[in-house]
Amino acid sequence: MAGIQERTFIAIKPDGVQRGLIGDIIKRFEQKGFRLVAMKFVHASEDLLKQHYYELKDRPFYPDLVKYMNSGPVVAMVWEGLNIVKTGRVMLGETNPADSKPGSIRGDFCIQVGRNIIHGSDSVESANKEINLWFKPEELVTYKSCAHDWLYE
Ligand code: DAT
Ligand code: MG
Repeated sequence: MAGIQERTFIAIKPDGVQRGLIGDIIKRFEQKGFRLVAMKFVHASEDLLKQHYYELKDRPFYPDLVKYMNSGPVVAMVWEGLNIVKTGRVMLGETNPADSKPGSIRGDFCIQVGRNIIHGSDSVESANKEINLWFKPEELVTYKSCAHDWLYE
């Protein structure tokens, strides 16, 4: 089926890690039925984070954003599934947790925009860019999920 191999880059930010939310966040993507393609636990360098948020470099909050993201380890992941970029963003909620509905990750687990616990790619194009930035091709794992035929008709 077209589109089921779409991928997105998801990262649990340092506050999500420190607050013990790794399991809760991963669980949402797992229970939805998406396939985990790659995962690493890493204290990202300032250089990597500056590249990751390059498009925001002129925004007033950019220095604080890079500092926050560099303040501790993150869980970087690639997930795959039908329309995952768009659906992933819905699962995250709005950029500002105050505007995020209950039931979304940001709506359920955090309060302020500068501590919004999770990143998710906003388009297929940026997903591909971010996946290439954070992972080597050989770190992306190929396998067939045993649930595949029960998720897709
Ligand atoms: P998102 O993470 O929802 O894709 P974004 O790409 O516009 O949002 O911004 C990246 C991060 O920067 C966001 O998760 C939190 C921070 N940020 C965005 N807008 C902000 C603002 N107005 N004030 C403070 N931090 C902000
Ligand atoms: Mg973004």
